[in-house]
Amino acid sequence: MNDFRDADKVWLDLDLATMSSAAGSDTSSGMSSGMSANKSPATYGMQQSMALAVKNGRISAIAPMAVVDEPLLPKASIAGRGGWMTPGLIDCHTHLVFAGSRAEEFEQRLQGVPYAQIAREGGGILSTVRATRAASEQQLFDLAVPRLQALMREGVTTLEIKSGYGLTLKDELKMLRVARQLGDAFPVQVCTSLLGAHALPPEFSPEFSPEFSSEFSSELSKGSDAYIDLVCRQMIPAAAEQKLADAVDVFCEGIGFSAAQCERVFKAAQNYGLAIKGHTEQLSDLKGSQLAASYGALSVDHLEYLDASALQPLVENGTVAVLLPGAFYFLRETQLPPVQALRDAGIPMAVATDFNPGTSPLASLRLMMNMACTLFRLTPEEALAGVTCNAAQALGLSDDTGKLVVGARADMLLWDIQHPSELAYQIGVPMLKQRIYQGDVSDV
Ligand code: DI6
Ligand code: FE
Repeated sequence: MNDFRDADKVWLDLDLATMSSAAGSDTSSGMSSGMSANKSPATYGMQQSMALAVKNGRISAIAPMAVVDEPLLPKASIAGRGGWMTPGLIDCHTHLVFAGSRAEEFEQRLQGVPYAQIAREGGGILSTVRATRAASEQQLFDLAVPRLQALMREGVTTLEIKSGYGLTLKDELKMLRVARQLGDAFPVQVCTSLLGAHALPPEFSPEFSPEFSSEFSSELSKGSDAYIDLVCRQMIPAAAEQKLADAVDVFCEGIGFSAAQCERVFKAAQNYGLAIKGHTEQLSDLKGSQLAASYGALSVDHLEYLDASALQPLVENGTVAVLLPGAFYFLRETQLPPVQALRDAGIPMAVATDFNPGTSPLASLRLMMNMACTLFRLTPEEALAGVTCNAAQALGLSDDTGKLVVGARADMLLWDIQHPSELAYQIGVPMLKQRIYQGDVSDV
């Protein structure tokens, strides 16, 4: 019991959803455990009537209440009062840093103006690029704060933030610096991804209009291969050297970049020791997921058009399938990601907000859990695994966070619920009692 006596803090009388052997988590899902084809009974890695100790920001002990000697506990013991504790939530795919709003575009689209026309008139993703380029680092930081706080108030303790609205060396690095600063300024862990290959910047496009900016006349319509050169030869080296990016991401799509171009980006990322992620098979099947997996991608994301019969590279490389129901909903997509095939293959599924101004202006990971169940038919347990242990794996943080196990970061949430299935069920009613970040408690 020394682990408890020497602890910095102890929580008593808890029910734990540890997620350490939950259905859909990497340790128990699919073929490897022989529970392949069907949804297995929900367990959430449950341990009831437990005590949990924290020391130096990490979980130092977990034991049944019955064996904990209460008089010997440190003063800083906290009654869990029978509440449920889960790992902190992890949003493993966001575009949280950007300037401008696309609300008018939303209104225009509802009035029947086609997206292509909006884009031709300077709207769409390029309007976000223009606003983001024009914004200072401080402005981008200030704009991102309320979005980050919304996620944190719901229980997010780790999130990933992508660049991708700068599309010049200077502006991509600016976005990544802001992402890093957010992680320094708030009690939340931030992982960053360089998404230089998000869209072809206007100055590289054949339809370049000099009104966009005269600054770029030298780039004039050099085309998408020349832009990929810039990503590989300048952005990736600079982001790696300045330690601004943990991973490199691409948009492998007809309206993004080809598989061959993405492969060049993956090779450059590998050369600089950066992890790989991909926006793949969102709108069409370019086999980007298999390509990314063959380069050891941590995750492939979106996946509505993923070929259910070609999942082997994902299995072999331990690549996580990140589902983004917010973008599916907001774009009113109808093609569903191959969830049953992913489940059958034992591929870990994560769920994230994809928070961005164009296709998912929805800063609620709990809402995404609900949508993953209603729209994609995940079980509530799979949805919780999708925002905890599997999201951690999608960020390469499996050993560090996403589960309530001894040694993990003490990023934890105490909920006023009767059962963990409620986390994917009821939206809008506050249920979070405590958000605990590296052992420090903030009452919510
Ligand atoms: N897929 C998306 O849904 C977003 N980016 C991407 O690669 C769209 C981003 C935007 O419209 O601003
Ligand atoms: Fe995205």
